[in-house]
Amino acid sequence: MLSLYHNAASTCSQKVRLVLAGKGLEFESHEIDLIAGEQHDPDYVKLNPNHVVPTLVHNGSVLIESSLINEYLEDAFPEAPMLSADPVKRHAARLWIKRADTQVQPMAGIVTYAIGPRNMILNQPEEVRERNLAEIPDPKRRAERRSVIENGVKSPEFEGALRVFINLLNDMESDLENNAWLSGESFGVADACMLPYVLRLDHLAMTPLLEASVRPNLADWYARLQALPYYGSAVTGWLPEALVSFFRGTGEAVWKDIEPMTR
Ligand SMILES: N[C@@H](CCC(=O)N[C@@H](CS)C(=O)NCC(=O)O)C(=O)O
Repeated sequence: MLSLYHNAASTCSQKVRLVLAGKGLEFESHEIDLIAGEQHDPDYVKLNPNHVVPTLVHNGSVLIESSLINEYLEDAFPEAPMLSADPVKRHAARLWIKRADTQVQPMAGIVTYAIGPRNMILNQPEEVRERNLAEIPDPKRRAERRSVIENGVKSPEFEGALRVFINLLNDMESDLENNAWLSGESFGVADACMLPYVLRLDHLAMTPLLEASVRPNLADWYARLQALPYYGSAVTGWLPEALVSFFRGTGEAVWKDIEPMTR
């Protein structure tokens, strides 16, 4: 029995849902509203002391950290492998995952909140906004969150965070010149890990960065991933159309400020 505590739009939740779907595993869904602050609910914090999603519960064992959850799924459900059998390709896939964990994910919140969610959060009553900020356990993350909510793409953290994403796109473009998938011969854990960051840029109206005329290998990978039979059930099916158009609208509104930073 698998229970997933997750959020429709969260990158880390999407990567776990993609691996669950790739392995054909069903789960009981518990959606956590991150804007409302449900990640800080004391009952949820007992499961995930870092106040973040996702959390997987499998037969009573509580599993946190999205990449480690995916590794656990690979160990516990090896029947439909999502890592190559070739040790060199396994290493290459793990390098992408390490990069996501150490470099990209920490910047994803900055890029995202500076454009989309800040507009929702600024409309919250001040006491709700301040309470949710105060609950973020890591002081650095708390200060960054406040800065991007208050200053949007003009916050000092934004351009550096966006650069981490641009470098990622460039390196994926080079790698995909010689490899069909980041995980080896077929779609696997490294692809599931990186898809949410590419999708996030797309949703935030940075779509010109993903076009075939600019990054053909990346565009082809993205199209093949979106054509997977379970892409809808793992990713888009969870996302309300209103949320996607809200993200796109907020991204379009700041594209003129962002575009010069992408060169
Ligand atoms: N290293 C963690 C990062 C999890 C994480 O940052 N999750 C985000 C959503 S993608 C979250 O829950 N954010 C809530 C918040 O920052 O308040 C993992 O991979 O699971």
